[in-house]
Amino acid sequence: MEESPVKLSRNEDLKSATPTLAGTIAASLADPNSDCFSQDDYEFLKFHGVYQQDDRDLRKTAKKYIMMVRTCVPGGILTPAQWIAFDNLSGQYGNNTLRITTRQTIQFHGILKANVRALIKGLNESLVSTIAACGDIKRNVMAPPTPAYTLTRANVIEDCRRVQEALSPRTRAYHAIWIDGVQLNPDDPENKNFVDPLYGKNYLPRKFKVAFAIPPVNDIDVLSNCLGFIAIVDDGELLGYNVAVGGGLGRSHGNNQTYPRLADVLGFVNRDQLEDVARAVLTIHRDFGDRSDRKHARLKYIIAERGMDWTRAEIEKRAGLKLEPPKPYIFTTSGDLYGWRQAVDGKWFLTIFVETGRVKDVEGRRLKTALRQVAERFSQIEFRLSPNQNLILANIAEEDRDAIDEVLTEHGVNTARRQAGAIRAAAMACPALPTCGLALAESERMLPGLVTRIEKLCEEVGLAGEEIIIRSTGCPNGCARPYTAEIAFVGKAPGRYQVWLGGNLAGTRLARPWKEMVKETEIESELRPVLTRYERERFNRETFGDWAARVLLCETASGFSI
Ligand code: SRM
Ligand code: SF4
Repeated sequence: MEESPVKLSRNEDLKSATPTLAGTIAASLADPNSDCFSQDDYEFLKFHGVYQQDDRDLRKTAKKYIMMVRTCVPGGILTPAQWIAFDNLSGQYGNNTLRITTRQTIQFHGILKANVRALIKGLNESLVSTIAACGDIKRNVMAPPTPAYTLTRANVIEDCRRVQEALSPRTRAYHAIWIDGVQLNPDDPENKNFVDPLYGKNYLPRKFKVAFAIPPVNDIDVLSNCLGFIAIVDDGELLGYNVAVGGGLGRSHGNNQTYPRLADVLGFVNRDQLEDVARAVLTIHRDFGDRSDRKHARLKYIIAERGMDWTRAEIEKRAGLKLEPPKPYIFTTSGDLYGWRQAVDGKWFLTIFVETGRVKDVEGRRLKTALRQVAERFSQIEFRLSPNQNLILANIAEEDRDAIDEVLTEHGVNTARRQAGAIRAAAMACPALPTCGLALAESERMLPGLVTRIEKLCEEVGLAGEEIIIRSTGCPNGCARPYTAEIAFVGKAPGRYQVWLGGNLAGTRLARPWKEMVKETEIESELRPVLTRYERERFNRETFGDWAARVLLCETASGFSI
């Protein structure tokens, strides 16, 4: 590891002092008199997939600790039995919702400390882990969920799972805490001297994100990942992958040392070189990341600062291979295909719109109950989580189609290709308030109403039914990938948002800052002139993001710098 001349961040001391990541979590779980974990355990818990939060709606009157538990679901695929287990656990221990995330996992919200172990144990019994769902480590590895296009998807899922396994941590603390309920003794030499074979004693300086994509569909937003593998398929055969390195979206307001960045495509590798390349890129992050400043600790800054030639040479040295020149590919879209469709293997799949990813029952649309009934009756199908926060029921036999349709429609769940207005169907929001401790403004609770208003505005200016990809986040961290949207609202303060414009459909261009601060109530008046101009000035079928990038953002006065 390179010598660091500056003081390491507090998290670095914590990790090196307790390399098993056990903290005092098990002891704290066994204490019935406390409703929360210590500050140190707060950091260790993340590696176990747990965030200690408090209900921010209640802050003025009381502090109610609640936990968020994030699962790891490589490639986003769950069996019906797993879905039933999730459904049970969310009702028993959580707030009776399941939150599909932008990285193809499920989050449980609102869990009391006393119930966290039972929840995680239950997940493990259904063969789903939460280890490394959060923390300074590789996160859930993503793979394309849509079965529409190519038979090679099965190979890509296989590769996704191989990489997930190759980059998994080896600590025995997870099993000890959550399954056995035992606190590891930190003074035991085996624990004290534990060194993870890949991560070392200090793990990574920050999170590390990996994703697979199959062009021309970029439904996992591959370029926003630290490491992306872009499948190269020729005549139905998966040849290997182009390797993209150095993406990441997180930034902080007022800190221009932090910025969103799309990954650069460096070269091509064969399938059997994948794990070596993944380990090489991960260890570059491990060894060169900035451990003194967590805001500047992501892999993307190493790549941006050291350059492509250095990065390529370092990967080749560490992986013991030569990267071939990248092969041609093109991305054209990042959206989901709603409704019933036939997969390339002849089976059927159904993409269900899940507004802001929240699976729940509401008056007139009992989605959670309906999905449970589908899971109970059709054990052969797959539940696939889409990075656009939707759900895909896949692997459906022709003869089961009508029965599945019936269950869903009986519960008010639309199964048509048009399940929502074009803007709503393409929109995403991060959770933000009341659970996220970092939220500066509303997002999940705000976006549905805002979309209604923007759809109305579009009708007014002659854009009825046009898709514009809108995303909102409660802060600049970028969890709903605002910086690749056509219009993004990034929370700055309660009721106030930065507005970014100009991402594209394919997820290959970053949006740019447009307005530093707009009141939520004034969003229509700010957007009306822009959408009116777009309607008048766009070339034939030019999308809003393309027009904004071509015209509006070239008019220098309209932007602000970050
Ligand atoms: Fe995220 C932190 C939610 C995808 C960048 N993210 C958080 C936390 C855990 C807040 C915290 O640290 O206290 C949020 C929990 C909120 C809650 O109440 O549930 C949170 N992030 C989410 C999810 C649930 C958003 C969603 O709408 O689905 C996504 C969970 C993904 C998963 O299943 O693993 C989620 N987060 C992302 C993405 C998108 C992606 O990975 O494709 C990004 C941008 C890409 C990137 O990493 O650059 C993202 N989250 C962040 C950051 C900024 C990191 C940085 O580079 O500075 C933070 C803050 C941090 O880590 O300190 C953060
Ligand atoms: Fe929380 Fe910010 Fe992520 Fe939204 S973008 S979930 S507010 S960290």
